[in-house]
Amino acid sequence: MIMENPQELILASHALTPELKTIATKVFNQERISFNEGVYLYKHANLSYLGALANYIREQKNNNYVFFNRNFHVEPTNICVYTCSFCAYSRLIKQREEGWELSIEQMMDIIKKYDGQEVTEVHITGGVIPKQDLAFYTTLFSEIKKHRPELHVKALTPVECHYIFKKAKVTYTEGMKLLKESGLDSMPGGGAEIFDKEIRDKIAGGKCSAEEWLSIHEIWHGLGMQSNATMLYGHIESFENRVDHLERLRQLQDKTKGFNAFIPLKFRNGNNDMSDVPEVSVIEDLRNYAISRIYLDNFDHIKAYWAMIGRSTAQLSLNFGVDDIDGTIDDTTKIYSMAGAEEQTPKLTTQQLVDLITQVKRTPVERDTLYHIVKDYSVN
Ligand code: V47
Ligand code: SF4
Repeated sequence: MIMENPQELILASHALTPELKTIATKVFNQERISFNEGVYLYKHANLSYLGALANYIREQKNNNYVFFNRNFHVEPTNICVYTCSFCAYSRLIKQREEGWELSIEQMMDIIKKYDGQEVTEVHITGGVIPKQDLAFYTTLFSEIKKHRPELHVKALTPVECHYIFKKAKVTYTEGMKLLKESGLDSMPGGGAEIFDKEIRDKIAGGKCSAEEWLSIHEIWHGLGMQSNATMLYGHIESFENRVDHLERLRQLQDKTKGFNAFIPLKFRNGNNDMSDVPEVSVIEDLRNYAISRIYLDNFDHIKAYWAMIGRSTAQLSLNFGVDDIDGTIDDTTKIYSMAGAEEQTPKLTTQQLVDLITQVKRTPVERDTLYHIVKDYSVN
């Protein structure tokens, strides 16, 4: 028997259970998989099957393109009123001498260091402290826009927004409007952790709830704006918790279409209160990227954040549904290096990013934050 195409080849595999055949058929027919099917994939699907399906979807959505951008981070502080047990980075207010707390002037000095360089995005997020309130951020964003109007400001997660809006006694809608007017262009995906209440309370107790996280993104999207979403995985959550997280994101995306990219974040266990929890294997990372790609049929992009996962796994992930590996970063974030990630000084030139992508036979594309093409490397 001669098989005409890879889809037939996958469906003809003797190793497939009827459930896996049904899921593959759905994917090839562009149909959505259910919650139970998502859990089934986590429990029973092997890596090559998942890779084949996720790669098929990636190709349908993004051809041969792999995206990256020229970005840098500013982390206003690592002092934090919260005590998430996975966080290696934050210090309590009473330990403030061990941390940093930047003024607006100090942050503008960092931004000015990039004058004349072709960066397109500054990513601003960090700890949560009373001093860095709503007025602090609206002043910062308007200063940045005054200095460099075309620099895209991607900043503040719902964790920070919830805190600063409550303190300023404004509603989420009023607060988001003020941030938009002052120059905020989009929101990063952080603070999502895992939406399940029981697990969230255990690892990130006290900060905004899943409902609040989703509501702030929904309001932001309602203002015509875009954002990203993340999931912190590979700690004490179950597969059901992961699919529940994906399901809630998929439902919101159906409503608003405001998410650009989904970024799975692997739990790193260095120097935190969960160091006794082992990290999952690279195989599990790849399976998780692939299942995310399969489940989130209404997300255009799945990102492997190379600073967290390491550049080799980021390259591997490109065969498991991923089409974006984030940016140059320029050694400006400490969140992952402090939690023991391989990349202790995360910094890549655009040429290095292009090389990582061409080594796996994909086409590098520099994008801006909202996925407009800045440079397509297949075109001379
Ligand atoms: O919310 C903190 C995670 C997030 C650890 O939107 C950890 O483009 C693993 O969201 N192990 C912040 N994860 C970073 C983030 C992000 C990063 C890159 C790009 C974008 C984007 C967003 O980092 C936190 C938390 O989930 N985190 N500590 C840790 N030990
Ligand atoms: Fe604070 Fe964010 Fe760390 Fe939680 S993850 S302790 S909110 S800096």
